[in-house]
Amino acid sequence: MLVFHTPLSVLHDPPHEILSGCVQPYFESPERYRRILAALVHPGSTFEERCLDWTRDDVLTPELDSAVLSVHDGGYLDFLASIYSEWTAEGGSRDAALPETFLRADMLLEPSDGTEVQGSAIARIGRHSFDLSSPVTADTYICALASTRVALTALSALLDPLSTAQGVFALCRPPGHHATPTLCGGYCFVNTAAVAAREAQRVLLGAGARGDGEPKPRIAVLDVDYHHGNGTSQVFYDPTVLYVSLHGSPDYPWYTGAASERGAPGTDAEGANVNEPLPLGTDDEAYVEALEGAFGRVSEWGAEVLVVSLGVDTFVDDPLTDFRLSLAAYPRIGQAIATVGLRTLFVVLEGGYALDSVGACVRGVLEGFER
Ligand code: SP5
Ligand code: ZN
Repeated sequence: MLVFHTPLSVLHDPPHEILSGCVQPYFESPERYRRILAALVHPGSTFEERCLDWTRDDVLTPELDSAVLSVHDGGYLDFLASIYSEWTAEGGSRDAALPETFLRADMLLEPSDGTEVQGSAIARIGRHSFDLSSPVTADTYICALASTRVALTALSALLDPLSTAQGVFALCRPPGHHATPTLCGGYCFVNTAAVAAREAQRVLLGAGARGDGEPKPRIAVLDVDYHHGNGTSQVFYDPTVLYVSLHGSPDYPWYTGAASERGAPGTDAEGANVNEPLPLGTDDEAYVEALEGAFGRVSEWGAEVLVVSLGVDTFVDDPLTDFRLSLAAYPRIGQAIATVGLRTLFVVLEGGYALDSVGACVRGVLEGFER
């Protein structure tokens, strides 16, 4: 399997976050990228490395811009691009920008979208964040864009008509599945998997002989990260992309991920969102069973491309989560995903914070998939 990555993925490196009421070292560290890369790319490995040796300037292309704008609001992207310099100019910590207050609908006396606070960096970041785990540094935006471009590069290799690959892996950080069109949170800034799914639609639409009246290509996103991908779910409350998530419940992000969230009620989108909340303590057997149970929906959907949001924070020793998956579960997960038998498959990295095992977990999924 081809493994796409860029060294620019280490650029986003804030020193800390605020978790469980305490200042803690940043769990979503550049070391995750290094450990996973080392587990996949070494002499004798069956994985083939595609190192994208971009400069910062290479990353910013008009194509990437329009792909990212298919998911995120322009105002939010402007915020990501400019907040750090506004924040430091205002006297904020040089480490990173982090909110003080959040714009909440039930706090307002008059309706507001927060635009009246444009001039104030600390107010702007509260408008565009939903937790205290997504500090914005000078390099956050370029790193998140590079991550997204890695995924799009992997996708185009996969969709290349000359390619016979059934799967490709985009090793990218920061992760993306918590990022909404206008909010960062949960270590996520740009929703990589959502952008890749939209791009897959666009490419397949161009490639096929579909007329105007014909339906858009169908894409499915399968999210196996421990957490509910609230961002992806929100982006695809939409009839053309199926979003299926298995996640620990009750747990972060707390307010989304219920089985009752099925896609905008009363529209074609109803049923386009499938949540499988699983109890804390879920083990290998229960997880694989739930995963296989979710595939029926993916097949019915008639997807042409499956985007997998691959988080391995389901591992028993993960410091942030409460499932009990052993190392042996990961090849089973990969093998199970391969049985969906879609023409194509595409995997993009989300969470996984147990540094000593994160590489083995990811390698397990990819090897299981290829088996
Ligand atoms: C991409 C991703 O996996 N983001 C996850 C962000 C989770 N942030 C909140 C973590 C709360 C950890 N609570 C510690 C409890 C340990 N049992
Ligand atoms: Zn996660």
